[in-house]
Amino acid sequence: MKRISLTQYLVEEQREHNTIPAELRLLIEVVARACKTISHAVGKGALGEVLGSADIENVQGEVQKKLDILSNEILLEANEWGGHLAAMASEEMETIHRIPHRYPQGEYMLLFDPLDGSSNIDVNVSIGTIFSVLKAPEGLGVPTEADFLQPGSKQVAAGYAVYGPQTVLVLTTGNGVNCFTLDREMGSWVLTQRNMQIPLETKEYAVNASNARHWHAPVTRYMDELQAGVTGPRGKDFNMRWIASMVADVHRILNRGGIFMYPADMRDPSKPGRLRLMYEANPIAFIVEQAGGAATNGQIRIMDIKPELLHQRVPVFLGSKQEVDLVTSYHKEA
Ligand code: AFP
Repeated sequence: MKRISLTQYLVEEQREHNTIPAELRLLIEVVARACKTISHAVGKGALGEVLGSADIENVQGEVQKKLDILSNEILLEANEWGGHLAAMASEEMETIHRIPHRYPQGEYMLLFDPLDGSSNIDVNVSIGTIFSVLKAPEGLGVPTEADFLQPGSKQVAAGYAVYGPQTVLVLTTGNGVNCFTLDREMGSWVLTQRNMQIPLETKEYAVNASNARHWHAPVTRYMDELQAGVTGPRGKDFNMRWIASMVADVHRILNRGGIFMYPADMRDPSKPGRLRLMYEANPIAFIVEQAGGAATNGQIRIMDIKPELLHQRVPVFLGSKQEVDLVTSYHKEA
C-alpha cells in the first residue's frame, strides 16, 4: 500500500482544490504534532506521572486533571511561535491567549478542547483532543474574545484526535473528512481513510441515560420510541453505546453510523446541555456535516448558532441524518 503522509495530503489538497494555504497547512501540521506529543504522554500513563487530579478548578468549575493542564500547555507552546495565529482559546482557560509580542501574528485563530473525556484518563479508556480554526477578522489589531464569537459555519478547518488502541487524527478543511493513523514507530501520520461517510440509517444511539428523568418531553418521546424496539413505532431494535468521551463516540458514529445526544435538561437553565459550542459542538458538527451527517441543537443547525460567550454550552444532537432530523422535528413540534 502506498503511504500518504499528512503533509503530502495537505500539499496535494492545496494543489488540487486550493483550500489549504501555506499558513493553514502549517497550523494543521503544528496541531497534529502537538497531538502526537499528547498521545505519547497519554501512552505513558502512570509511568509518565500524568494521571490523577491537579486539584485545580477550570473556568467551567470542573476539577482539572494533570493531563488536562499538560495537553493545554503542549498545544499553546506548539502554536505560539509559528506566525500562523492571531490568538488561541481553550476550554481550560478563562479567557483568550494572545500571541506574545516577540512572535509575528498570523491570520488564523485556534480553539481547542485539549483533553476531551477527562473522566476516562485514569481508567485507560479512549480520550481525545478537539480543535477548530477560524479566520481572524480583517485588519485585526489586538485580538479580543469578541473576535472569536463567529458561527461554526465560518470554520476553515476542524479536527479531533482519539488516543485509543490506535491514535487517529480526523480532519476536515471543508472538502470531506479524512482519517490519519499515527505510525508510532515512524512518528508520522498516515492517511488511512478517505472521504468518511456516516451511514444514513442506524440502529445505535449514544446518550447518558442516567439523566433520563431530567429530559424535556421531545427527547423522552424520541428515546421511548427507540427503546420500544421492534414492536414499537420504529419497528427495529436499537443498541446503546456511551463512552463518555465525545471524540470516541463520534469516531464510532463516523465509521458505522449512530446518533449522539447531549440534550439540555430541566436541572439548571444556566447550563443548556453539557458540551461547549466553540470547542466541542462546532468542530464536531463541521466534521459530521462534511461526512454527510447532521448536527443540531434540537432547533437549528449547530453551525448556524451565533455565539454569545466563549464558553457557551449547547444541547447537541448529531450523527446519522435521518435520526437527527427526527429528534429535531420532535423539538419543533413541541
Ligand atoms: P470533559 O470536556 O470534561 O473532558 O467532558 C467530556 C464530555 O464533555 C464529553 O466528551 C462526553 O460526551 C461527556 O462530557 C460525558 O459526560 P457524562 O459525565 O454525562 O458521561
